[in-house]
Amino acid sequence: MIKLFLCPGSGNCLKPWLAMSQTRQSFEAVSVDVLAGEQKSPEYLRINPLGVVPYLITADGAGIGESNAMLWYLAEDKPLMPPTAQARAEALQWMFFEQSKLEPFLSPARFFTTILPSEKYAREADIRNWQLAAEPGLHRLEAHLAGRSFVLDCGYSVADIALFGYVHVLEEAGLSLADYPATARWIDTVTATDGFRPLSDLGLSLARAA
Ligand SMILES: N[C@@H](CCC(=O)N[C@@H](CS)C(=O)NCC(=O)O)C(=O)O
Repeated sequence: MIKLFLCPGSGNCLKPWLAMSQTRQSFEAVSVDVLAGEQKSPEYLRINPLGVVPYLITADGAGIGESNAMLWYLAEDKPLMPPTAQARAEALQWMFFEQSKLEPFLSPARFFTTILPSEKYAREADIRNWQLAAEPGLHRLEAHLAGRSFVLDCGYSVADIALFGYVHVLEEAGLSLADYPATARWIDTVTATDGFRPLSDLGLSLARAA
């Protein structure tokens, strides 16, 4: 069975969780307490030397890092995988865009605004810089989503899940969805897709990594 190491509340961890839920793949979820630094423990570093979550171990025992690489693996032969070479290339384009233009800014802005708010005032200038850095990417996505249901013409895909990870919680990063109406509509559409489950459904009845 697939094993997924993850922590609650993470947009990157939501991605493989959602892909497995929506493609009905069973898996064992293992909780890693990132706030307590468990991802840097010797036990966890033996599993994933990069010391981050999510991390996926396939049924054959191979390890896969990077949330979007996991999406690609999990979507193989499933409807989430775009059907043509052109559409697959477009999906990868948006998945690289997510990791370079959105996630590096939305994730820390959200972390210090919502996940660890005790740091919010000390990190005020950083948070503002991350918010400003995220805006061009969010405007680019907003322009693309205007008049569309999903990121790709072929329908709901791995590209939507990759972008959804942090874009759907942009207000937790101190930004406003009112500035991105097409994106807000797309978030509602993704949330209504078959088998959608928030990461909070995972609950706390998880195995521990270390
Ligand atoms: N690009 C990686 C990012 C992985 C990552 O930075 N994960 C965060 C949680 S969302 C983490 O483990 N942070 C703890 C740390 O860096 O020590 C992915 O998409 O999987």
